Formats: sequence, structure tokens, C-alpha cells
Amino acid sequence: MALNNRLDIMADIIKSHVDSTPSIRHILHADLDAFYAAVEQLDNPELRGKPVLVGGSPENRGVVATASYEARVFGVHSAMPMKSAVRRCPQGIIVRPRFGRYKEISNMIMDIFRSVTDLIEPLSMDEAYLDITQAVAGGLRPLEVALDLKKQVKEETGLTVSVGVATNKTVAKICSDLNKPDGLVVVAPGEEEAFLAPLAVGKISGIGPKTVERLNRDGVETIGDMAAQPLEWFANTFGVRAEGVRARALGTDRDEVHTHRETKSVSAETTFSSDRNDPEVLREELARLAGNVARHLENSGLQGRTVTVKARLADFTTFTRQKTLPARTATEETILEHAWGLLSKELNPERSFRLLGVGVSSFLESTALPAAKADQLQLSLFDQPAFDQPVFDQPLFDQPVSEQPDPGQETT
Ligand code: DCP
Ligand code: MG
Repeated sequence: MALNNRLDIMADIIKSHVDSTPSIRHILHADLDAFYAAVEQLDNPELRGKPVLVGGSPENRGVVATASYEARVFGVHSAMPMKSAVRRCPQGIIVRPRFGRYKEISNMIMDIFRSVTDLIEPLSMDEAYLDITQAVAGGLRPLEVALDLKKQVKEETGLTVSVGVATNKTVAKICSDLNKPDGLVVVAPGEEEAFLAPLAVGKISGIGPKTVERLNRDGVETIGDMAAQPLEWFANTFGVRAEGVRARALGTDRDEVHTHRETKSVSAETTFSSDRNDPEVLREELARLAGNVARHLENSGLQGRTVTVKARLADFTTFTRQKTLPARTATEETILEHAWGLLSKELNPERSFRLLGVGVSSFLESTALPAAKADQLQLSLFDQPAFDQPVFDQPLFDQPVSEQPDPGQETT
């Protein structure tokens, strides 16, 4: 082979290597401290420095939405029955939630985030990922961006935000939680794996308590234990999610920050631990999913015209049904009503369901389709991670065994 030719080939190899080397991203995860309680303390100075319990009343079986840090030292936490919270912290001051006010402050916070970068992905009212790669490329250090953001939030809203910065979402999210309240943790590029190694596996978002139990039984307790497992272990344990989970454990995940401009749909799905055919149970699950979708739409300021139901039967047959509504919606009741309308037509006593999903799409008026056309379309709705990620915590049934067209494929 002529020398020139060999050089050309080598140049090509080097070039393809360079092209495929992913450039470093800088991701910031920001999460307000004791959000609802902090807003209450902000608006009512008498509550400052005191244990505040935001939630329903103990007499009506209310639960704690959140507790101020002064109350948390007594062992009070979100989702705890208010009755138990009061037992643990009798001096706690119970305050009813004022969602409108929280939304107002949330909008201010998201605007501050947006002043740092266009690339923001809100996860809830008080939490978002920000892709700050451009700011860093422009000469700012990640730490400076983070400090500046914290300062701006404090000055403009009076609230404290905890921030994590890293080269990927998994590590950034873990960081923001490490030093709460008013935390700031930055993990330098190259340090991700070592940083994660000693932490408990449950720190990885998407690995819920049931999975943690299962992993611990296997002797896998830390993220480092998990990262050290061979490839087959990941395949056996996580099925189709093996690659993604392994990347998270190694600190190499490349998940992008998804702005809502790109959001085509919001969906949630559940795989049951055993197949279900009781209409009441199915409706209850559908209601829970509709609630999750509605909450996410609300937090993201989105409304959609198309409601989709996804189902997988005991034999893995998978299908979606969808309906286009006269107007856009984000309300739980409307989503549930239409989702149930679609699902109830599919029920019969012989049919058992192993998976249910609910999605809403067609956010922009211009993308809304005439009903007849939309009814024939199967959008790639459920390609996106389910927002409540319940599937992660279940044995995996997601292997592609369906005879039906995959719901991820568009079939007109
Ligand atoms: N929330 C709720 N029910 C839950 C969890 C949270 O209603 N089970 C509400 C109240 C919280 C807000 O969402 O204030 C934000 O949730 P976070 O999980 O971020 O919790 P906090 O901001 O309250 O506390 P932290 O400082 O741990 O972030
Ligand atoms: Mg918070």
C-alpha cells in the first residue's frame, strides 16, 4: 500500500475518532430548599426560624407536602401523615398550601434560570436542569455560574437554592442534594466515577426503594459496587435499560437537557408486578398516571390536545389508542375522562394488562390534527422516559416481544 494511501486512512481513522469523542457538557441542577415552607416563611416573617409544616390538617388525614428545615430535625418529612408529623414535632406550625403563590414564585425562579441559559429543563415547580456549556465555553468557571445563580435567586426572590454542577445530569442532581440547604457542590470533569463510587445506589434517580432492596440482596450497595459489575449483570438486572443505568453508575451518561420547546409529549406508564384485569384497579392506576401527567404539564406550563393510552397485554401485545380533544387541556380530570373512555372500550374479562400508560401531546395549536386523522396516528409518545419512572422499579417486561407494531413507530 502506498504511503500516501496509508496516511489518508490513518487521517480518516483519527478524524473519525475525534468526531466521535463527545465534547464535555456542563450541567447544573438547581433545587430550592424546602420550597413551599420557604415561601410561607418569606411571606410571613413570624414563621421564620420556626418549624413549619405545609400540608393538610391532621384531623382530615392530611399529609405533609413539605416541612421547613427547623421541623426536619424532628424527623418530619414530605408525604408523612400530618398526624405523625405533629406527634414528632408538636410545636410545628401547620400552614395550608397556597399553590397559586408557589406557582408565581416558581415562574420567577424559572425566569432567573432562563437568564443564565435557554437550555433549561424544569422537573417540577422548584427544580430544573440547566445546560451551562456555552457560558463555560465563554470563559466562566462552572463554580462562578453556580454562585451567581444562587445570588440572583436570593436577591430577586429571597429564597435559597441548592446547586450541583457536573458534566452530566445524574451527577449534577446528586450534587445539588448533598449539602442542602443552601448547598453548592461541583464535581470536576474526570472525577465523576470516583465521586459516585462511595454513594448508595438509591442516589441514582430512577432507582427506587424496591430496586435498592433487590440490589442490596445481590450485595450491591454502593454505586461503585454497581459500576464494578460485568456487562451481563447489567443486562440481567436492568434488561433494556442496562446501558443507560451502567452509564449513570460510571458517571458517563450523556442525557441531554430537554427544553420544553422540544417536548412533544408528556407521558407516564406503569408495569404491574402481576397482570391486572379488574376495571376498578385499572381505572385507579389510570387516574394515578393522569395525575402525574397533569402535574408535569402544570409544572411545565404545557397544555395538550391529544390524549393517548398505551397498553400491553399479558401476551405482550402492545397498542395505543388516542383521541384529539376540542381544546387543549392540562387538567387531571379531563385527561382521565378521555383516557378511561379509550381504555374502557378495550376491556373484557379475558384480557389482562401488564402495562398501562397515559400521555398528552399536541401542545401547539398548529400541531393539533383533525380528529379523524389523529385517530389513525400512533405517535412516538412513549419513547420518552416516563416521568414517574415506575417501570424502573419493577421487574422488566420491556423486551421487544410484541407482534404488534411497536408503539414507538409512527404508523399511518
Ligand atoms: N412536594 C409535595 N409532596 C411531596 C414532595 C414535594 O407536595 N411528596 C412539594 C412541596 C415541596 C415541593 O414540592 O416544597 C418541592 O419538592 P422537593 O422534593 O424539592 O422538596 P423541598 O423543596 O420541600 O425540600 P428540599 O430542600 O429537600 O428540596
Ligand atoms: Mg426542593
